[in-house]
Amino acid sequence: MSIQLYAFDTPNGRKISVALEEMGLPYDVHVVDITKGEQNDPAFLKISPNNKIPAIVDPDGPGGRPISVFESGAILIYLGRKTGKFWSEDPAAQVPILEWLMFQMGGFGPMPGQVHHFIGLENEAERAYGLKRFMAETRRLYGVMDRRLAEQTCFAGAEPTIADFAIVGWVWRHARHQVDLAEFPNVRRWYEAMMARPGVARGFAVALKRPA
Ligand SMILES: N[C@@H](CCC(=O)N[C@@H](CS)C(=O)NCC(=O)O)C(=O)O
Repeated sequence: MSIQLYAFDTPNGRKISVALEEMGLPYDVHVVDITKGEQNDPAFLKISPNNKIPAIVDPDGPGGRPISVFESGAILIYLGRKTGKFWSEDPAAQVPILEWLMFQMGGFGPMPGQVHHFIGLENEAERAYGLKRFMAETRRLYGVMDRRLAEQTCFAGAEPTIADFAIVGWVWRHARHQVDLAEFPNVRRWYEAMMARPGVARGFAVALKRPA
């Protein structure tokens, strides 16, 4: 049976549609429209108690029993371990995968997310303060990524892993957080290579919102 994906058209939602497509796992999409408060529906809270997308239900979980997973990092690790793809059972190889996945979860997501929030404020003083703080931090994180990608083709080595799927979901929104990839040429090279992958392209094309 197919995995059930609960998501919306956001960076955190796209990480999982990209991973599912790249791993070749069949899945059904359930749109959770966070602009309409659907993340607070009691039925959704049963699988995602922090009222955020994405979440999955795998009817064929460990031991053949259904399992639900929330938090995109946990979902990516779950899918990587389930399929053995874009993941490694070698503890040494797991380290960079987990380092760059946690880098995204703890920083390169929360920080550009704050930029997206402050850009929308009308109060000029609040807007200016938030943008100064969070744009600087977002740009610093792009610098960290650019230096990493000067040494490695992908974040955890030569080939893409779940860490790359996590990060590409946020670089996809670089225009929204007002970062010009020309300033970060290694990130741009990696981003263009990721977006040229058919699985990644399908992951970004799948409908994660209802037609207007
Ligand atoms: N750490 C969470 C963050 C998820 C998250 O922030 N989701 C946003 C959309 S990108 C959301 O559902 N927001 C709705 C809300 O906070 O009510 C993850 O990576 O899964």
